[in-house]
Amino acid sequence: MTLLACSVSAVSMADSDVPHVPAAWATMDADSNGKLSRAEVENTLWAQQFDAMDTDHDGQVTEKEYIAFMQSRDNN
Ligand SMILES: [Ca+2]
Ligand SMILES: [Ca+2]
Repeated sequence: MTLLACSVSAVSMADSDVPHVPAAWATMDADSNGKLSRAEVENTLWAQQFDAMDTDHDGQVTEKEYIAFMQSRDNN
C-alpha cells in the first residue's frame, strides 16, 4: 500500500493537475486493453486494493476507476 501511494505521488508531481495512471499500469496491463483485471494485478500490491478500486464490480479496473480511487484516498 505504501509503495502504491509513493508511485502515485511521483506521477502526480510529474503531471501537475491531470491525474493519470502510473507507468506501472501499462506493465501490468498484459492484454493492453487499458484496464486491469484481477488476474493482471494478482501478483502485485494492487491485488489487495482491487475490490476497492473496482467500484462497478465488473472485474476490471479502468483508469477512471483508479483515478477516482486515488482521489478519494487523497481527500481523506
Ligand atoms: Ca488488461
Ligand atoms: Ca470496474
